[in-house]
Amino acid sequence: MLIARVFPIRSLFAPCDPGAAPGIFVNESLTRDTSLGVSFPFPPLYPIVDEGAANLAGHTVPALAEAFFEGGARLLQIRAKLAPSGRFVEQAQAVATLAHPVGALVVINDRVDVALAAGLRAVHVGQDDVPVAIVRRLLGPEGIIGLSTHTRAQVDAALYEPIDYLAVGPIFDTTTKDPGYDAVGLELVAYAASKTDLPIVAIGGITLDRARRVLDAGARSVAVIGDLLRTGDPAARVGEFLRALRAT
Ligand code: TZP
Ligand code: MG
Repeated sequence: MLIARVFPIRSLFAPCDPGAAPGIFVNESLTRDTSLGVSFPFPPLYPIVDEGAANLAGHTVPALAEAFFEGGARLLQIRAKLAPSGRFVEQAQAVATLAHPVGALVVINDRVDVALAAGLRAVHVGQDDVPVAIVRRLLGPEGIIGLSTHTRAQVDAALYEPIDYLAVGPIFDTTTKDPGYDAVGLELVAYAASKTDLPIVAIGGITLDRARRVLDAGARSVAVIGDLLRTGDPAARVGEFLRALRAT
């Protein structure tokens, strides 16, 4: 049974005013909340530009983001666990500038302060990060918030939070991050999808070969770091994912 949400349901990508510029962008007034509505459905691929993984593969953060956009990504997260705040803000601004012309949504991992400093209003938090209620207060009602969950109890609790999407993982074993949790498998995706109409984002060890199965289990989107770097051509890899995931 679906659990009713205790706050007004807002679509992550609610249709926006057709006259308004799509997406959310840097270097524009922080009061441009109405531009947060992006006029496309939640994309099936959610690439993560992880600074450490990107650098190891020979990419800067903006260069990798640009490749992802070139491949067709329209939703992207920047994750920079070790970056000093100033560098993280610069990267976020650079990526937001690249996102603007293609109307992509840029989400900042963990750091609501970095998002605000860069003029962005989309943040992804984990269980130990700034609490969702506080992130919501800082981003405002039009902000976009994703929350990571790793257990059924966390999924259940997340349904009462003012979030826009629910992330579940690690689905499979991954070497990109030590998530501190065992792989949860597709079962938790199915569980989450049975409980809510929020978009479910699955993460952790997802490869091109596995991605279709993950959507079939109930995820709206797959978040990927490692597999997008594996072939040396991240733009082409994004294209491969999107073709595979859009095929019926
Ligand atoms: N959260 C749970 S697993 C993970 C994160 C950030 C890493 C995902 O990376 P990959 O390379 O797609 O397995
Ligand atoms: Mg986090």
